[in-house]
Amino acid sequence: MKITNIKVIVTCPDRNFVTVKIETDAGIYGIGDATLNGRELSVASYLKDHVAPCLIGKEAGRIEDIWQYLYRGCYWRRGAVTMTAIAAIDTALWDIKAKAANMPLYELLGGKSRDGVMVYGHANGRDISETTDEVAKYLDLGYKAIRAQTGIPGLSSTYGVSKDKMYYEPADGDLPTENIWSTSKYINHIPKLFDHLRDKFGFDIHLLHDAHHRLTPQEAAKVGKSLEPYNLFWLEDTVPAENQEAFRMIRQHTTTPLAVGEVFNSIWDCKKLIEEGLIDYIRSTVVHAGGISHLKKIFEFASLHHVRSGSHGATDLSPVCMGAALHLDTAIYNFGVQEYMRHTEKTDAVFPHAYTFKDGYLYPGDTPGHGVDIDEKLAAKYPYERAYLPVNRLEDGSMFNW
Ligand code: GCO
Ligand code: MG
Repeated sequence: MKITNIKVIVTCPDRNFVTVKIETDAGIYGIGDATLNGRELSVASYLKDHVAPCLIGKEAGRIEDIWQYLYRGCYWRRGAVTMTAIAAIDTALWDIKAKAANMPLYELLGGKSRDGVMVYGHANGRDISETTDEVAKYLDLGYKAIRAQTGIPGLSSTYGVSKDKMYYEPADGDLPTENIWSTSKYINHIPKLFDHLRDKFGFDIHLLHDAHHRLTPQEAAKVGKSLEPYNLFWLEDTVPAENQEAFRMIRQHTTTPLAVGEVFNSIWDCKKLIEEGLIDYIRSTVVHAGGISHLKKIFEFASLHHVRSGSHGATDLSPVCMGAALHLDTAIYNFGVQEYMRHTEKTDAVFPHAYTFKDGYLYPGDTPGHGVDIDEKLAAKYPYERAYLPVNRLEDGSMFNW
């Protein structure tokens, strides 16, 4: 079965998505997500201009060989753009292989290790009482795990807090908007949120929190300690993780479980974190970490070190990524939780999918392949619209992490 054509489809049904469609001479096609929030067109060009011409005529079934060809063969290894492009091709090829075998993808990945994939949703509000109302809404929908974020008194905007609620969209401007941040205000306020939530909802639900890379190791240790009484499922992205050693200090000072990895694009970004047991959950996902082939390796490596998966699943990862991730989540042994930020109706219509939500779990469905398709005609109705994530500054005006 030879690759005959590769399409790169850019569409904006409420937000931008880049999708690769690989066609074969057997009439079977596969699709993969190639969306890199705020840098979508760079990946589209990488695929159209540099990857597609090399793959026409190649054997579609040689997934590992094509992965290595694109990784080793480009000379310039890794990086978000390259690894997102490789991920899209890899996902599309797994889709083709599973369709050719007439099997849902999880069967090719080792079969089911679990019946359903526990997901967490985002409860975010401008203050503690609004966040509490949002948590209650997720509980009504059956969620077992909920991430809680709240506005900080004295700061006019805070990451993770948006107007859209259920359809939270962080890319909010055609040029980057600017947020203001104060770590000291955050550190004083955040335990109050979880104190209130535990008081109101008890300890039977899983609560998560994302610090969005805004702390130093010492501050992260302090936040981890202050949240220990509230028994969090995890505390995410405390410090930027370019410096993997930084996690040693956090680890020594708190038993709050640590999660990191949504911006990682290869196993080399988390090798030390995993092998030294410095984290509890690795959050890399299919679209940004080299596809099914590479993410499976990361998760298997993590399983040797008591680290579980917790894949990123924000709105900017398309339903194609979600579908593929659910098959991997279903098959691996060391699954932890899957993030699930719902897509809008318009997005869901462009990407018809087999996965379904019930009572806090997602199910990948039994359609051959990863179970997600693209309606190209509908996609063509929504041309690309430039959109950026915000940037973030400290109160004195200096640049900080978003
Ligand atoms: C999360 C994230 C998102 C990201 C976004 C970037 O945990 O879901 O931190 O809110 O910021 O996906 O593109
Ligand atoms: Mg995050």
